[in-house]
Amino acid sequence: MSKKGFIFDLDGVIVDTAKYHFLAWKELANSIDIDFNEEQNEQLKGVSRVRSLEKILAWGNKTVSEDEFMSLMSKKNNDYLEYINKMGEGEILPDVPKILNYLKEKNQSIALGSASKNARKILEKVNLISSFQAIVDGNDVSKAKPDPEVFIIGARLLNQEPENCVVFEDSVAGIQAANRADMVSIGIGDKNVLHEANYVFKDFTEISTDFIKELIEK
Ligand code: B16
Ligand code: MG
Repeated sequence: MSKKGFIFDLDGVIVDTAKYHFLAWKELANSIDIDFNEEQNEQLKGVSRVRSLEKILAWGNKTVSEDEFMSLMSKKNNDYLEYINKMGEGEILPDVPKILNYLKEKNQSIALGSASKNARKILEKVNLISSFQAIVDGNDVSKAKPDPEVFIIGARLLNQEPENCVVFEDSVAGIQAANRADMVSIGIGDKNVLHEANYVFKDFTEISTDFIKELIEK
């Protein structure tokens, strides 16, 4: 059986940390008199921390000094880390271990490709760090998704050609990044939103091991 590279996004694919980002961003936005709702939080999925704060300030028509910007960023991350520190294996999204185990059983290469600078910590908390041969996160990239950099680095670390890689992603920018990298893109979420993906599934419970086998053998 051939060997392929399988690259997983983190938030929205392996765990649902969006709810913790929401709580931490809301508290921060409200502390500087900016309203923040779930719909706006959706628009921050897959977006870097810096860009997220820039967007929130723009929604609130606020400008802040560079120092204040840095202090707001660290306040948000400290709050977010309080939620992350309470995470455990129970927060892994349904059937993710089934697919990871199948890939391992079939001797496939597995990487993480996330925008989060907290990715390693989260994987440690949910006890999945050893499932990944390579981890590319927000600390390793200079260009955010939809730029393909994160996935290209992931492929290189797995010693795989990009066209031999498959990406699981929940954000539109992430699907665009995978497509630009010339990889097979698998959207996890709503097919109307992720229509640029090669395949879309609501979640991993909809993905069969037969489908994964076909991807490996393609
Ligand atoms: P951090 P992903 C992304 O994770 C989140 O979707 C996004 O909401 C967040 O702003 C970004 O990570 C940065 O996270 O503040 O922890 O560095 O979907 O790329 O795994
Ligand atoms: Mg995501």
